[in-house]
Amino acid sequence: MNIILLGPPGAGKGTQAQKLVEERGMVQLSTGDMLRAAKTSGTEMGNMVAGVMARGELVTDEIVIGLIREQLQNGSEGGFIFDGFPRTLAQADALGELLDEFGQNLDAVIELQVEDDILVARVVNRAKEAVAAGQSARADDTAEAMTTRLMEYYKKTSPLIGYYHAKGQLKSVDGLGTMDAVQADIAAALND
Ligand code: B4P
Repeated sequence: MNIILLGPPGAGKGTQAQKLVEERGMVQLSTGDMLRAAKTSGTEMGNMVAGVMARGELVTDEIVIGLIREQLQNGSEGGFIFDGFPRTLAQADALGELLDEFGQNLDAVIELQVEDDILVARVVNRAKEAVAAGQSARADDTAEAMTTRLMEYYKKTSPLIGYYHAKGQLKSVDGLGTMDAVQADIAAALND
């Protein structure tokens, strides 16, 4: 099974992807994690994306599509969870082409629905927890960067809801409950 986790920043895509990995042995492909790893690698690409991410903007389609292509080549018996990808219509079209190329299907798109004020509270809280634990907070986990991240989401990513709804692949889940409650709702949507 290959699925997409779609939703605004802080909706819990990464959190729920982890649970699906444990539950179903799927492979998580998080473009956010890949880009954060690139950032710390000191490569030209890493330096280029660091500022873009800190401002809360989206990295170019070309870079993220290239990252996903590399990972798809490795295959996965349990299937892939696309976590935070696609985020633009161009990325969605590219994913369709890549899945065709690798002989794979897309089984479902899970949209996590959470209101903006809760999203901001979650990421600001994550930053506070990181600092309290003596770690550095994510550069984009600030109320200021969240304003840009949410604008980017509504402008560039939210059109994917209609895109996948039209294909009959969209399943919307309330992302406001506890992490376990959201996990149970995703399981129910996938078993539907
Ligand atoms: P991502 O790493 O994808 O992060 P995200 O959207 O902010 O968070 P996510 O929805 O995964 O929330 P999480 O589980 O972490 O993106 C970061 C940046 O990378 C983007 O802004 C962009 O610059 C770049 N990028 C990534 N993919 C890209 C692409 N395809 N194209 C272009 N650019 C791209 O949860 C957030 C917090 O909420 C956590 O603290 C968690 O513990 C908490 N939480 C989760 N579920 C909860 C629940 N049910 N109740 C209470 N708290 C909960």
